[in-house]
Amino acid sequence: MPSFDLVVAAAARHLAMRSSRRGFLARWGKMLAGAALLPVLPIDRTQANELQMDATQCDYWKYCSMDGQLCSCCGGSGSSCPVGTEISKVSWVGTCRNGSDGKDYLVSYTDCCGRSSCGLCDCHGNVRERPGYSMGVHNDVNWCMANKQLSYHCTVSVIVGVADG
Ligand code: ABN
Repeated sequence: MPSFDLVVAAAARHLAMRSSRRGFLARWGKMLAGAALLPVLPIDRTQANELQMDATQCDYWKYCSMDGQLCSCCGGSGSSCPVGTEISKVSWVGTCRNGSDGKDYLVSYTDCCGRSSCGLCDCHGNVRERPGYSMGVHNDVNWCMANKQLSYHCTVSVIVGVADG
C-alpha cells in the first residue's frame, strides 16, 4: 500500500504536468484584476436604500408633504389603515424627491378615520402644501370630515407615480 507521502507526491506531479506556471499566473492575474474592479462597478442601490428607510420616521422622503400621525406607528402600515379605522374619501397629494435616485414622485396622502387620534409619530413635512383654496394639496385639515366616521386617527401615504421631467 503506497504511503501518504507517495500519494501526495504523485498527485503533485500529475498536477504539475497538467498545468503550466504561465497559465497559473494568468489565471491569478485575471482573478486579482477582477477583484480590484469590483468596487468601481456601477451597482443599483436604490432598492437597498428603499429597504433601509424606516416607515416610522418623519424624515422618510415620501413623507415630505405629510401632516399628521404615521399609521405605521399606529397599528397600520405606511400605506394601510389600522384595523378598526376606515380610509377617508378625500386625499391630498405632494411631490417628493427620492434622494437615492434624484427623481420626484407624486405621493398621495389619506387620513384614516373612526378612532381617536393615535398620538404617535406626528410628522409635518408640508413641502408645497397650500391652504384650503387648493384642496388637492391642502393637508392641514381633518379629511375624515368627508366620511361618516369623522374622528381622525392617522395618515397613510402611497407613491402613485414618477413626476415628469
Ligand atoms: N390631514 C391630517 C390632519 C388631520 C386632522 C387635523 C389636521 C390635519
